[in-house]
Amino acid sequence: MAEIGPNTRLRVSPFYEATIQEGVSAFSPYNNMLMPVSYGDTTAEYDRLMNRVAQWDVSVERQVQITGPDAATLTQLLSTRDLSGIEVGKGKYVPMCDHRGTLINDPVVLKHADGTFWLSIGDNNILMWARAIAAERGLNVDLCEPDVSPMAVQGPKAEDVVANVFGDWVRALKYFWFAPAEINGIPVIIQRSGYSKQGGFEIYLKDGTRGTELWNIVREAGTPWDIGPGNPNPAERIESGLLSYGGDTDDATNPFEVRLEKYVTLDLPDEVVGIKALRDIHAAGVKRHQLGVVLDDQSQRAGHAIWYKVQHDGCHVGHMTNGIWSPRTQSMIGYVLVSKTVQIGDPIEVLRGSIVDKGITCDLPFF
Ligand code: THG
Repeated sequence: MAEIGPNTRLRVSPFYEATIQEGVSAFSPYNNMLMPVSYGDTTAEYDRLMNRVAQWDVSVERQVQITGPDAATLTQLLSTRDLSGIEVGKGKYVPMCDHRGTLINDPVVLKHADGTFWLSIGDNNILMWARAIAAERGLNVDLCEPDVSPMAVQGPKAEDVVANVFGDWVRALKYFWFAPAEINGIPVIIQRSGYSKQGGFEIYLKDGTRGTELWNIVREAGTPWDIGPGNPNPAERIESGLLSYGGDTDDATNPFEVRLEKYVTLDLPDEVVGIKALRDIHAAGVKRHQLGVVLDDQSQRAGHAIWYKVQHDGCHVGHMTNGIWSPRTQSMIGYVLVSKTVQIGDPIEVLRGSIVDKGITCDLPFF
């Protein structure tokens, strides 16, 4: 059995020891770190998220910190969504594009102060990107990756658990709002957010030496609600229609193709990276779109790691970008990124090696 382990290029999460203790059984590389992706019991992990509460090591959601007199300017130049109205203490989900209008990330942007922002990023090197743009535009900013590591607490009982640790004030936090807090002297930021549609919070640990301690405090406080470990859950997120940048997108995907149009503000100034290209793409009309698919296949297979080719009327029309057994629909579901010639309700064929899976496309989200 070959091994892959933490080294200087594969950075260690502050919650690593705790997740080992919890029995983590699989990791996936993400932002040069290891993200736990299973604790060995898919059914229990899904059930916990849907009906109780789960605790996730999502420290791979790294923060790019932008400070200085031009911090707001740079943050907007990198974001294809209008941030002029963002308030201190609030986060926003934001598509980031390159000059071609191709999606390069979809972070949550947190505004800490007029001159301080965090980009809570997906799997791509945005620190390097932001530094390059800042330098080319001659902006007065400082950029770094601070010692910050999010832990998510997700599920219908997440609020009870987080309130049990930090106090009832957290119940008043609105979606994507955040506030600083402390427990046993451990500094954190608490936000009502997280990569699921089951509700919950993310606790951004601000001292990487105290990960195990924080993990165990939350775990202990969650015992009355039967808390247990989990991770961004592929079945739930696909049922809920959440996008995985890099998983469901390729090097030519624009935000319109993957249902992010409502987060793009086309009349932003021309200086915003990618906005001119997005106007052109929008005017010309996109060629592909992301749809759901329900397969006939009843095999209850786990998720797939590659993009399978998709055919419609005998022609190649795109790819199935993810797929998983859905406990709620009791079928294999997933997303396809296909030509606009394929519409909702159309039959398609997914080529999985020598196997052909028949399916019907549908609107997203599934729930
Ligand atoms: N939380 C934080 N950082 C993150 C993620 C997160 N960084 C990496 C990755 N996830 C970024 N991608 C997403 C994708 C979806 C959402 C958040 C981050 C999300 N979307 C909701 C939706 O699509 O329904 C809400 C969007 C909205 O309406 O504003 O939450 O999960 N800290």
